[in-house]
Amino acid sequence: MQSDIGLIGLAVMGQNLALNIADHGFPITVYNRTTAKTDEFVAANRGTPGKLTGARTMAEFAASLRKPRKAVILVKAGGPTDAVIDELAAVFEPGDIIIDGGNALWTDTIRREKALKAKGLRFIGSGVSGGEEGARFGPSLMPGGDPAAWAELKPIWEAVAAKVDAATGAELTGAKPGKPIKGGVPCVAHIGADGAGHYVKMVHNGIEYGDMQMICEAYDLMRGLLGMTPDEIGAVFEEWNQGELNSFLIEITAKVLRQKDPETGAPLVDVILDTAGQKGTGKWTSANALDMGVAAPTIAEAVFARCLSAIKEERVAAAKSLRGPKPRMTGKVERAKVVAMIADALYCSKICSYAQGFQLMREAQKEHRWKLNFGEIAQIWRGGCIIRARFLQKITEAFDKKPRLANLLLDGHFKKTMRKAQKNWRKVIGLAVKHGIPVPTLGSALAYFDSYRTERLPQNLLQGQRDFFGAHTYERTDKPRGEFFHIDWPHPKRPQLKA
Ligand code: NBP
Repeated sequence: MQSDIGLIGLAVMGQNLALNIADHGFPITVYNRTTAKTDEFVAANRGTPGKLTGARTMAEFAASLRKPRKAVILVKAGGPTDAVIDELAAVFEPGDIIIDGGNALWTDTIRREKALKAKGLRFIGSGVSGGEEGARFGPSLMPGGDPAAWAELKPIWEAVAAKVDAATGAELTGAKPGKPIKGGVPCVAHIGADGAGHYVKMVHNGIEYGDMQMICEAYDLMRGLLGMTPDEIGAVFEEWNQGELNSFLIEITAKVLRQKDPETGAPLVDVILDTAGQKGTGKWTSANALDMGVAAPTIAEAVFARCLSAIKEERVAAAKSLRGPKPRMTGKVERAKVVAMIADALYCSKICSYAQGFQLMREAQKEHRWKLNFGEIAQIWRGGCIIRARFLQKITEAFDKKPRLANLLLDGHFKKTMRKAQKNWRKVIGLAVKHGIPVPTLGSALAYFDSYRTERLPQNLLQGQRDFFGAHTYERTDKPRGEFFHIDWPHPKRPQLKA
């Protein structure tokens, strides 16, 4: 019997996605560069509802697939993906479909789609989010590429994706090996042409960087201002997870804060070194924002925060010589009140960070002529992925009501939230500044909000400066846009050089 689909790359993601596909009854062939891994994997997973077959060569792999063939690649982005595509292209036939489920840079996906099209092969770049657990029991999937190829992949991708409740948008959970979720709305949609899926996955990751850093700042404020223990802060996050801040990241933050170090019994967070790593998708999002001239400061600050965390030795030395105020609040402090203020600051900042992500996608779709459905994108992020959160439903509703909404901040629900919560947000930023606690993302989100709602920014002065030193010209408030002016500024006389 031939398989419905093949999968290449049997590391964490590949193994779990292959089992998810087989659990849904689709016969699947797997291939890995190191054959021993293929053999072990197939031997350890006999009896799945869809038959699992191992292939030892690419030719064997291709021969085992039903035509038009479909193969998912789950290997490292960049060179390894190109190498596997080349191997596949050598054994596939025109009309066959290659699906890259790795974290590819979207411009690579555009390039690959074009090159494969010239060979008659069809290519789909599909974002896959949710890590190991998501791949196994339901990831959020963001495929982009040829619509006819998508139609071929759709039944499998819809079956394996995470599912949410049609009415509430809440994720359906409880899948077990051999017992996948039945019913619900799948967290997958065709995002657009060529690199659209990988672009949206990149923005998802940028937003994830922002979310994680904002949560860290909220934790740091509770620690610094209020002297709360990790256990106490964990309890706050548990409570927040019951309300509008409900999300996967808030839920796991509570668990991380409650975890004790198996060796010392101390809170594990106190033992973990404060230097963060990164794989690059946050950097890609920020670099793309700069390239397109779209403001995404909160996402960029989250990347810079990791960069600053990484220079640990330098910070340790600087801490000895650069003095600032004491972090702890003094006098009569109402802890519950300050904690509630921090929750408001976190929620408002989160809204601004997502607003920036959606602004990015809006601009990118113009550049690449994609037609992105923002309500649907928020919907497919409701389940399976790392940024899954209750408030995404509000984003879906906002874009469903007004698909061309200029900025999330202008939606009725979010406007109301900002009106209600911004007083506390400002107080928190004030406290952070007064007590010297760094809040790069919470603070930059507030600056974004204030800049966005300001009719006249100080860039009139900036344009004057530019015209002064470089004759860059300026537009006038009393003349139509697009008319440019320049005056002869009174430049200071330069001393004449003697001949
Ligand atoms: P890796 O990115 O670590 O890829 C390693 C796998 O690729 C190994 O099984 C390796 O085989 C295989 N491989 C093959 Br086949 N050909 C290769 C080649 N020419 N060069 C290098 N390796 C080759 O696996 P992963 O962590 O499962 O991630 C897969 C993709 O999914 C990545 O693009 C990743 O960014 C993305 N992703 C990961 C996560 C996550 O949570 N980990 C989440 C979302 C997306 P071998 O056994 O012979 O070394």
